[in-house]
Amino acid sequence: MAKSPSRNSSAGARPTATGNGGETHQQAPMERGAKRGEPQDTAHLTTNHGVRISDNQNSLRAGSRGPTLLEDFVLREKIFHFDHERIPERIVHARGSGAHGVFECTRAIPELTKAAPFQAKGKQTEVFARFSTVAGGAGSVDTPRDVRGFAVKFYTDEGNWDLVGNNIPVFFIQDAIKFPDLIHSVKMEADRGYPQAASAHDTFWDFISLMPESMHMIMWAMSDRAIPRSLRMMEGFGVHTFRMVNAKGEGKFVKFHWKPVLGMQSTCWDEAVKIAGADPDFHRRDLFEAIDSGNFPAWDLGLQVFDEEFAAAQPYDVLDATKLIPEEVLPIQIVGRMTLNRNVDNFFAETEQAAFLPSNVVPGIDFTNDPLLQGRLFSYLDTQKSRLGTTNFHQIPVNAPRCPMHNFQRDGMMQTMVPTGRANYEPNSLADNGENGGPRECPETGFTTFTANDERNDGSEKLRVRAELFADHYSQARLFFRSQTAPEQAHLASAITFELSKVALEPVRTRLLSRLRNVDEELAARVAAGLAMELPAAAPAAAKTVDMDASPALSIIANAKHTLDGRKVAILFDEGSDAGEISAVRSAVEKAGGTCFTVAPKVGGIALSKGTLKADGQLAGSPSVLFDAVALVLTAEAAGKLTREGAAVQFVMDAFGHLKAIGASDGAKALLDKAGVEKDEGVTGLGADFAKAAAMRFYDREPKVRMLA
Ligand code: HDD
Repeated sequence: MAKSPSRNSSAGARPTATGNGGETHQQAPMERGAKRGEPQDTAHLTTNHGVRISDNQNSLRAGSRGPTLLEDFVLREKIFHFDHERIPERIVHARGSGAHGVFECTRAIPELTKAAPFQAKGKQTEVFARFSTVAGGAGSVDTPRDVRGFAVKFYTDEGNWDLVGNNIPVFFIQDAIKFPDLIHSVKMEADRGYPQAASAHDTFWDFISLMPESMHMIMWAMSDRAIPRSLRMMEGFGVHTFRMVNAKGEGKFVKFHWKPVLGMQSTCWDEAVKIAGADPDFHRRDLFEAIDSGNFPAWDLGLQVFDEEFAAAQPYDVLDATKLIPEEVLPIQIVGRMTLNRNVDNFFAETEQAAFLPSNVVPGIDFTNDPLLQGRLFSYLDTQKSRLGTTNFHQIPVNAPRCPMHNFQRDGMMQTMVPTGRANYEPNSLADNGENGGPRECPETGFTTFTANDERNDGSEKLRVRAELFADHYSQARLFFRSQTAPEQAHLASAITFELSKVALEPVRTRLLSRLRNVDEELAARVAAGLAMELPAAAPAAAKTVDMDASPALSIIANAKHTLDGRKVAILFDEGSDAGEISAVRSAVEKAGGTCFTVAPKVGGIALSKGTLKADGQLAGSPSVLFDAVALVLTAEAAGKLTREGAAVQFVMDAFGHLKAIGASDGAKALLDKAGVEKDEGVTGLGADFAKAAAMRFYDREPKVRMLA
């Protein structure tokens, strides 16, 4: 992870689009008014039309107690603009957080693709990334159980390439025609308008129980992947099989993977629920603060590359988005690193107005016949018109290409380009008369579609069907479940049990259990037991379920990176706490790459053994769910007092229950006892062993603190 004191530099933020036809120019509104970073004439408040405002406190009235006058253009304009501030939120992925950054190629791959970002080692391409939840509205919380969107816009030298993926490598459905049904079912129920940002309700599970193809994705969505600790600690996936095409026109299949440099980490379910109350912006704040402090999050981009022969040899169809290719079968090659190094200057202008389109590909990247991908190619372009209100959404700075763009598309709502000359059609012969005839197509370097069809596609008839291999809905769901560690399997079983417990329609629960039997008998039995229900007969399966070799790469716990990098440790202190112990904990944590946050019953300053210390946060507003580990630096007297403070007891009890390291001074014992903390590897003193323990979660402790399915 790169560290640098720099923040919010304005490098490369604005589009360099040079036109829309022959001679054109674009002057962004930001430049006309307040220029980014160096505001012009900020001393004077003006109307949108540049007229200086003399009084921003009182509207114009006929006499001091009379009616307000229609003539008051200052008032009218201000209220008019305010009334129209909101735009429709995204129908899915409405809640998201974005940042700017750079993608650096670490291995040139011209033999695979002619795409500009991959032509030379060290080549840098500007990017904008947005992470999101799926089901909740724009104002919902950051930590529900949900899939996370992972969308990256590469502003390449040859146009924008958007890799619009998720933190899960497969999807619920195989064909885009089912997307509206899926989303309707998971969103708040149509008649009652709840639940918000939650899949634990009747309509979602009703739909899922009737769609066996969703079973693999359900395993992921019910796993710890769906409750990430931080946006910086999740993997990302392009999901579909794409094509890469080299300069000779040769194509290979490819799957895209993002691997977080900080490693993967998740929360406990109980923790995620409590974070939602303690800090609804937990992920957004974490991303913003990390970038703001120079701890730039980074991900390596990896590829799984294969050809038709490999594809034909797999027991599943690589065009089926409910299937993955295990890393153990086809290793991932790392080709670059994305580093997010600049927060947005304005959330609405950039993050909210960012428009990602899977149809944005550049020469060297192409689509495949995946029927889910094909449907997406239409949907995203279409949705931008209804969300951003105009076909000219590509002119909004965050969406505009950084390379020149020229064409003859003209006019439309909110046109900000100013084309000059007469050339707005092609072919034209205006250049023969000495006029600017505008741009021409470029057969040599322009985007050409990869023409070879998959040889397994006969392509002759129009059919509303799915390919035969799409029928196996359970083998990979089983693969995922069996590739998890024991604690992760328990979390998964508990999550399904919890979700189904919220389903009032009993036949839906029964139907889902009948599907789970095809995934894994033990899983089905555990969920049935958790619900106190009888196991129904297994659902008929359209294809034989095969036992694939487990893929350890699919487990978070087995691959956990024990590090304090990017992690946050709370130090709880009170009157008389040992100043030396506090600074020793702080320096050990910081040396290991973590950050510290001091918590005390009062924030204004507390007398320590030596000197006073102002706390970063007050106890009631800084519960331990917001941190990765806690250190209790307390005198026996303070600990005794805090045993009568619910927030302090809960602080320790939750840290223990959420499997975190607890470092404690000798004096803290009374509080540990009151919180029911039992000694284990994760409960330490305040020495070096604490910093080591703080980099881990202690899953062995879990059976002591909760009953899992
Ligand atoms: Fe989608 C947004 C990811 C299938 C239709 N989708 C959206 C975003 C992400 C994804 C990350 C948010 C982008 C942003 O931050 O602005 N979607 C996926 C993935 C899918 C997928 C990984 C399957 C592999 N999506 C999918 C289908 C359809 C859509 C099949 C429609 C047929 N998705 C949309 C949308 C959204 C969207 C309605 C809402 C806002 C937007 O596009 O710009 O068009």
